[in-house]
Amino acid sequence: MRILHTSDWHLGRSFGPISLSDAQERFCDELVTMVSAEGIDLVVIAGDIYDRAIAPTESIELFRETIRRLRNEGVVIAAISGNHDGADRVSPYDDLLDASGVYIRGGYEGVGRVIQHHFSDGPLDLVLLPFLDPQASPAAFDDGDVTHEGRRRRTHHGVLDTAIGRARSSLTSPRSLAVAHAFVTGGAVSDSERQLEVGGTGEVASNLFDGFSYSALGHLHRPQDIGRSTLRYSGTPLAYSFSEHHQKSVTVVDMDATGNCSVSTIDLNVGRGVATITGSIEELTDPSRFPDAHQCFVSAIITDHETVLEAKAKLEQVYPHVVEIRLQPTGGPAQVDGPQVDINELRPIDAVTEFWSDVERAEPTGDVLDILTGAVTAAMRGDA
Ligand SMILES: [Mn+2]
Repeated sequence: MRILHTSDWHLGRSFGPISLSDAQERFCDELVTMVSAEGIDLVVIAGDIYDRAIAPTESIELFRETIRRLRNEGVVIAAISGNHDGADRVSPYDDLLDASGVYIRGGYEGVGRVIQHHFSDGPLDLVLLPFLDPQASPAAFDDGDVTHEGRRRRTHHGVLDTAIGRARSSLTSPRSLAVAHAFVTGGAVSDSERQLEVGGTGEVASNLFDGFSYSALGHLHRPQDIGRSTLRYSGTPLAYSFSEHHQKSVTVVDMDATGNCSVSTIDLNVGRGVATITGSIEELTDPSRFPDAHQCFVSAIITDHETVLEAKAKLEQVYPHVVEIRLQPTGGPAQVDGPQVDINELRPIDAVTEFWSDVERAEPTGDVLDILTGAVTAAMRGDA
């Protein structure tokens, strides 16, 4: 059988102020095409279907239509909620949908129960492990760890261990698939993942997944193996932060009837790339300087010491999708020296001109002084 493993769609997410709904729709279209072209039997979505616990209606509609189109291609679907999802909102009809070939699970309800599905080449034991919030765990999930205040200490590792332990003892097929949303020790993080546990890293040990033919992981946004090709993060379909300049993909697993796997990837190019560019405004706005960044979401770091007026408009001439602009003058920010002055003792115009002089390392010119005076006067009148 062929399994397509994907995760972290984050439907409804934007990149900075820019909506990603078009790119997310293109991904869903591409997924439906791919599933039929590649002869996929089972699509696995390992959590963070939506970006927010209360997902926008358009995102819910996009997910439902995508599931419907995938079903029309004859594939079985297995999906779990992640830490961004509202578990109950992702799986309100959980086992009621099983008979239609759509297995969706969220939260603690029924976790650790093995679902056996018969494919044309034999049965598969499916273990769906949605993100389990340790703070919300039922008493049965206590891992026996007690803090010195006498309270039960629940960790993500503890609750997941309990859930997987229940499942492991009920596996009966020659092959099995675990689907989990977790931070497995050894994984490489990006800037767009939200920490799984308050006051801890929420890491779980990789040996929790020993014994499964393949473990489809969600949560980390970079595609990666954890020690072996059968314990793997598929990563997100799109870049969701400037730290994600790697190639995005989905993972395809060819699994034989005994559970032996051959794992490959299919590249995705539906989303806009990301680029961080650094230089003076003159360098940054030279179109020949960073040609690969022109169509990317751009984070621009401007190194000029002098004030750059209308930086965003200038950058947009070359990079229409500039999202973030940071000022990082070479040599670091101007140092404040001299005696400390109580700001309340200064006249507002003096405070502003001193600040100007500190940042610019020069006295304001007459023109600048006029602008500053005008601004301060307007602010004091309450115009600003
Ligand atoms: Mn995620």
